[in-house]
Amino acid sequence: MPAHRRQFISQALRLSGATAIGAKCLRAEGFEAEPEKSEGLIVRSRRPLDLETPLDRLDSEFTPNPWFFVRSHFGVPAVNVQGWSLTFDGLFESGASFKIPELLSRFQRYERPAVLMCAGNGRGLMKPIVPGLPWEHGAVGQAMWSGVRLKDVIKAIGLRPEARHLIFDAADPTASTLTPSFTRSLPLERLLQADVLLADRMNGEPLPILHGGPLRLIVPTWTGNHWAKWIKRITASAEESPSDFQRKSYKMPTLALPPAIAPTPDQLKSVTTLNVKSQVTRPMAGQKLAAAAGGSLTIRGSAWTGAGLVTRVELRTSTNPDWQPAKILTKTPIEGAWIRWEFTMGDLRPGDHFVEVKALDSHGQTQPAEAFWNRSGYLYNAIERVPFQITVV
Ligand SMILES: Nc1nc2c(c(=O)[nH]1)N[C@H]1C(S)=C(S)[C@@H](COP(=O)(O)O)O[C@H]1N2
Ligand SMILES: [Mo]
Repeated sequence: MPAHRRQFISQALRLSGATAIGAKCLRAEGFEAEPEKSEGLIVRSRRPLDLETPLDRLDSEFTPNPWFFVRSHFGVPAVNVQGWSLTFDGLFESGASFKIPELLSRFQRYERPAVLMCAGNGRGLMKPIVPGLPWEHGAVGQAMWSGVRLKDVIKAIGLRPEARHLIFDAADPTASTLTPSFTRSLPLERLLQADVLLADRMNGEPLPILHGGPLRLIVPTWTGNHWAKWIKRITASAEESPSDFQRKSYKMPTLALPPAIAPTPDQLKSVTTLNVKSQVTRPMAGQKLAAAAGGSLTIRGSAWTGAGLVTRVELRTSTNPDWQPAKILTKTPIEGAWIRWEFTMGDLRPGDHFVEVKALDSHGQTQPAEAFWNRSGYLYNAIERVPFQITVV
C-alpha cells in the first residue's frame, strides 16, 4: 500500500460536481473506470479540473499516473473505448476511420519517455504577477508513453501535396455550443518526425481518461498545449486551424516588453519547444534535515530542454559560491526526456543553507537569473534558490 491515500477520481473532482456526466458513465456498460488521482495533488481549479503535482512527488525518473498533473480547459468527455473512432479527413488521399483496436493492431507499437510540461508551468512565480493559473513547479511530469507513430498512419492513408498542417479535434465537452472547443493544429513538418505518437498507454497502464484516454498526441520537446487529448478527428489542411486556441492562445512576445506595454500581433510568436530548465526534487524549500556536524547531504533533481540534450547541470551552494557540476544519473539521455542528477554537499554545519541549480543544453542555452517576463506567464525558467536548514543529529 503506498504511503499516500489513493482513491477513485480525486475528491476535488467529486466535490466540484464537475463530473456529473463522467460519474454516470462509470456505471454504464462498456465505459472505463475513472482513473485514480491522488488526493495530495494541488488543486489549482476545480472546474475545469487543474491539478498540480507537489514538487517532492517529482523526485523520480517517471511521475506515477496518480500524481501526474492535469490541465483541462473543459470537462472530461464520456469515454467509451470500444465505441471510439478516430476519423481522418480533409487533404488526405482519402478519408479514413479507425476503431482503437484496429489502429493499434495495424501499426507497430513504439514507446518513449517524454516530459509533458504546460507552457504556463512556473507562471505563479512570475514577478510582476500575471493572470492565469498560478502553476509553480508541478505542471510538469515525465511518463513512458506508448502507441503508434503518427507518421506511419499518415503514410498509410496518404497525404495530398497541398497539406501543411493537421488539425486535431478533441471530444471534451465545452460549456455551450457557442464556446469554441480545444482545437489545435501542428505543422506536418513536426508531425512527420518519428517521435510523435498517438498514445494509448502511459507508464505501462491504459492512458487514464483525465490524461486524454483513449488516445492523445505525444509531441516530445513541445509544450503541453500541443499534446491533444481525446482525439476524435484529424483533418489535413493547407492552413493552421482557424480556432482561437490556435491563432490567439499560446503566443509569446519575441522581445522583452515592460508590463504596461501590450505586444502587437507582429511581436508575437507561437510557443513551441520547451526551454532549458532544472529543478531540485530533494530537499524541498524550507525543509529541516538532520546531519552529523561536518556531514554531507545528497541533493537531487531533474533537468530538461526542448531541442537538443541537457549536457551539464551545475550547482552553487551556501558552502561554495562557485558553480560546480552535478553528476548526471541518466545513462542514455533521450531528446524530449528529462535527466536525473545528484550532487553531494559536504562539510555541513548546522544552520541555514541553500542550493541553486542551472542546466545547460547542447544548443548552448542556459537558465537566466531572472525569467523572461511575459503577460501570459509562459516558459518560466529562472534559476531558483532552494533554502533549507541543517540540524545536528
Ligand atoms: N482535448 C484537450 N487536449 C488538451 C487540453 C485540453 O484542455 N483539451 N489541454 C492541453 C494542455 S494546455 C496541456 S498542458 C496538456 C495537459 O495534459 P495532462 O492533463 O495529461 O497533464 O494537455 C493538452 N491537451
Ligand atoms: Mo498547458
